[in-house]
Amino acid sequence: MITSNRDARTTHSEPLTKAGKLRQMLTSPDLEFIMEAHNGLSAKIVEEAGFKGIWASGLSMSAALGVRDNNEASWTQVLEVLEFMSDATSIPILVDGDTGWGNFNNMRRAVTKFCQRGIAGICIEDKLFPKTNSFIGEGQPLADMNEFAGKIKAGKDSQTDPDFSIVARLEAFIAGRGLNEALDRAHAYAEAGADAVLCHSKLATADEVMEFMRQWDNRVPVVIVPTKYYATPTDDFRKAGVSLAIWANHNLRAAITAMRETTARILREESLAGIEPHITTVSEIFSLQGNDELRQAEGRYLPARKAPGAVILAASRGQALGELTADRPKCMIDVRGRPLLARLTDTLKQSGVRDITVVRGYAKQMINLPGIRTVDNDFYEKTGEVGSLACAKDAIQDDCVIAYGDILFRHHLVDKLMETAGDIVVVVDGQWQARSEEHQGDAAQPDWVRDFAACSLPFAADFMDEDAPVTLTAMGPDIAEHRIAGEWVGLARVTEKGAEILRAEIDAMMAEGQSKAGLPDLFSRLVAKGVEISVAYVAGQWMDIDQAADLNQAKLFL
Ligand code: SPV
Ligand code: MG
Repeated sequence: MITSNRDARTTHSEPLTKAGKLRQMLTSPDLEFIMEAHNGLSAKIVEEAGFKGIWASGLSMSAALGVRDNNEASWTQVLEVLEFMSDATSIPILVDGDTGWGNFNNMRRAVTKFCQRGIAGICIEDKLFPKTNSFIGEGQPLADMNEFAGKIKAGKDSQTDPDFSIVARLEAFIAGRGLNEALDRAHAYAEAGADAVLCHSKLATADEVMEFMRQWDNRVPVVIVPTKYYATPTDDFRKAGVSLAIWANHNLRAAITAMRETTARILREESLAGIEPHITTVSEIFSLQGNDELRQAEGRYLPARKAPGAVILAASRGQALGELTADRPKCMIDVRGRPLLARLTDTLKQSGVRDITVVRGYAKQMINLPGIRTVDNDFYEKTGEVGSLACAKDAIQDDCVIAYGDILFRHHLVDKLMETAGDIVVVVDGQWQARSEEHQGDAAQPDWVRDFAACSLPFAADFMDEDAPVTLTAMGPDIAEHRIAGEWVGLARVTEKGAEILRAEIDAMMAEGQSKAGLPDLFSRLVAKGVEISVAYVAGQWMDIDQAADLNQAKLFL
């Protein structure tokens, strides 16, 4: 008898590998249990429930893959499934290796691979390739006993983990060949090095298995699969000295029942309302997937700065756009196939901005993009930008970008905004005169309101960030031309401290009845109070949409 690998770890004090744990379950004097799983998710559920091991059922894995239990899935496809199951869990997996996918040579390769992937053991049955499920038909042919013993020996000689187990499954009862054949084969397989034998039976009672247990000299542990004799009290197995019971396919069967009921109900009711209380929540799926661990890892490995949020002011109609805004606010106007707001949020997201809050007002139901939060300024007709910003005050926290909802800009403007130091930063276009030239003689836009900025230093085309920080000294449409350093793009950013200052000023303005005021008024008030507002200079590369002609510009801009 080959015993070299058996009990290899019993004298070691180091933690057991998965294979070591399975070996311990097989050799312990107690009756132990393993539960079927067929993919990473069901494997996790088995571990979560408290089972000490997993049965990677061939029937279940093949059914879950949509094929028959006739080796229609190749052994490497099974290996792929096993890898997910093993990665997802910390308890040992005993794999249903069918007939070993060929002869001794195929068995060697499978065992080596399974050891590499952290699989604890394999069970092979003494039938022929391609296998047939034991519960199908009668008189299935058995493998030659000596050939099968050689396959076991080849497997044992190939394992790279000394505690890896090979379980030899006896199909003598399944094939109608009786107890003596089962016992003869059990001895031959134990002699060849099998770490356990699995005595299989398809009777509705445990008679065959019990008879085997009475006659077996306990040379190696015995494993059973009570699928058909499920009514037998578990204590009978314990008393008979069975080592390991496999609950072989019950997660798959439970899943089929649940999926069929759910699918039929949704089809019937054409609604999710009825089924919702009866199914697992999406957050429960996240929890099974281990999202908490990812959050913690992000804390360890990502730069400490939280992803900035954004507040977008999109409450106004955009009267000058006429018919185009008859049924929608200007931020939802189509610009080359997508709403302006979708293009704006995409650009922000490209720069790492998350948690975007949009303040809606006019035709608010039209603002329904996925992945944004909305707050409503239902008094948009009577208020201005400060009134809208007040509605989103809760979102002005930590690092937060504030943007008008009718602008388009290249994402490097946001990058520049992020890089510029300061608790409150505004993006100022130093090439504001170029924009004036573009719009010269623009008769359709006689009352074009521009948010000019006066700054501590003028813009220079070769301006380097390191040269000197620039601060805002005033902002508004009425700044004397000789003081204008640029035009505010409609983009700003606050830090946690800046957000606090901004929120307090919004409160003050609302209390003073200044809800109609614009953001330039807000910034100018802060500057007047001595609050430092930093300027991030840019040179063009943005536009705002005020009238129909701008839409043509926007198409070119994209
Ligand atoms: C399996 O679960 O795939 C088995 C056990 O091999 S049985 O289906 O009972 O044969
Ligand atoms: Mg099977």
